[in-house]
Amino acid sequence: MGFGNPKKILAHSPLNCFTNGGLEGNYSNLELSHVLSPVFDLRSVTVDPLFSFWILYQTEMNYDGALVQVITSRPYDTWRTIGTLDANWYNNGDVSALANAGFGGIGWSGTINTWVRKFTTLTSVSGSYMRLRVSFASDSSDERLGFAFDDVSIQFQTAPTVQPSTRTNSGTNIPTRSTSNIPTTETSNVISMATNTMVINWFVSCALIVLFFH
Ligand SMILES: [Ca+2]
Ligand SMILES: [Ca+2]
Repeated sequence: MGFGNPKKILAHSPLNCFTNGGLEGNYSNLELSHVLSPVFDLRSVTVDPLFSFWILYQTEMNYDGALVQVITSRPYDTWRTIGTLDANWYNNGDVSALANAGFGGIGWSGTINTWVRKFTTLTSVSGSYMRLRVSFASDSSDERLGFAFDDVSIQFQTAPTVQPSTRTNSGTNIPTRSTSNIPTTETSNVISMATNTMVINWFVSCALIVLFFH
């Protein structure tokens, strides 16, 4: 996978995006390639952040595909696949080249004709360092244009704060079982969650991106 201004597609935010197979051609047979993110320091983060990016792909359905993985500084952590098979994330539960690469079988595989935004929670990453990678794998025949992504963002959330409820009693404040002491007004606990978004521009951090081609 590499970064640039492809001729085969229009980047989601032109001019540049990440894609594999080069800027003009198809990917290779038996390809196993990654885009590796910078290291993020999430030691002071208490709530797992949300990840989103825009993707566009044309791969051999059920055979070639891509996925996102993460590794943290937690003890004994290894690269693990982020997200599940659902409408907001992966579209395919049985991608043979991803399975053969040891990544399990879920990922994106097949063809879509327009950029779509995908998002998921980066589970079990808060409180540690984190590194992400977008990985692509293909089998031994039938190459297509490949997998492209653009406009990565990671949205951090603060911990939920519970505000005290407001309650007004009628009559005496001495609790009794009289129905007259039932609170007349009560607001339920309000949980507010402030959010702020940090847009990770992997292009700016390009010098830190390590590309592996196997
Ligand atoms: Ca772009
Ligand atoms: Ca193939």
